[in-house]
Amino acid sequence: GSKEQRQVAVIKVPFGLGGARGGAELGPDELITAGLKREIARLGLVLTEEVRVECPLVADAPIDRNRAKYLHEVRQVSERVCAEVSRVVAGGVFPLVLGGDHSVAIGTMAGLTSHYSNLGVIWFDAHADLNTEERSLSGNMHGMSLAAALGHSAFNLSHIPGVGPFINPSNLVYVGLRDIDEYEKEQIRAHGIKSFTMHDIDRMGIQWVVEQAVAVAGKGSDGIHLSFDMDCLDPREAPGVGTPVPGGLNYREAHFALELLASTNRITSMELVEVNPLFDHDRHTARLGVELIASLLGKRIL
Ligand code: 4U7
Ligand code: MN
Ligand code: MN
Ligand code: MN
Repeated sequence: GSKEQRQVAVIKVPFGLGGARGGAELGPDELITAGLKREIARLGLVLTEEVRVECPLVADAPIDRNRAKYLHEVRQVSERVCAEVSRVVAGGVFPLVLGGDHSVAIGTMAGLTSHYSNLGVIWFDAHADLNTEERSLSGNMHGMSLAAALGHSAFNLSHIPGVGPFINPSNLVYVGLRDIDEYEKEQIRAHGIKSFTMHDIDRMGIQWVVEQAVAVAGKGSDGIHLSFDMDCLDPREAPGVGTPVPGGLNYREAHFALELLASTNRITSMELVEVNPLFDHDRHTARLGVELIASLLGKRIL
């Protein structure tokens, strides 16, 4: 009923081996320290649990120079994240996943597709994260998450036990793109993936873009996942990320986007990734991340 309090489960994934440089594994603790649980309580939401997914440490892993670096570790973490997300979502609780680098999204989407048969995905990012191990210029798996979710890469959702279909490219939509590799551009065109670049945001405004994004991700889907890479923001707003790119979303654009998404009541899960305290100052980026999560969970100015 309407008096029922909304329930949120926080799933921390301190994993950084999918990233370009270490530090993203510190993200979940940084977000908690920046006051995430206090914000959740202030919003009147019930925090049902705070899970910490066990992740291999950067220091323990030998240097990997394969085409898909740390594939074994990414696979192991994906299976664990999948299990937690799918358990939480089966219990009717909103999963809030804290990365970690963006490779954690493979496990999140796997867990969600075990529950939703047609999952929509809104992907806020400077990057398209569509590379395969064959075509990646870096070998970093945080740039391959969507290739895994769409079934384009050797390691993909079908390798994770109990997982449903791949996500459908027609229900995937990007917001904030501005650094896309050639191969990724070809893939976006070939699959007709709806993409709102910074150019489109400049031209049409963030409100129109978000409305379009919800329409695309929501069409015929039974849930909409928001995957939020902090590098969608301008590095002046969010310096503490692994792969900053100039010309991103400003403070109010990012908040307004998430406020608009909250007001649709259509978002069924969220992850916030790529907070990297090693490149931050004064916990600035983590504090912004907490504020943005609060906006998505329904925080209003007045
Ligand atoms: B992130 C890159 F080459 N495309 O594949 C790559 F530019 O999760 C960057 O969006 C990937 O931060 C960025 O390494 C991954 C590069
Ligand atoms: Mn990303
Ligand atoms: Mn990115
Ligand atoms: Mn600052």
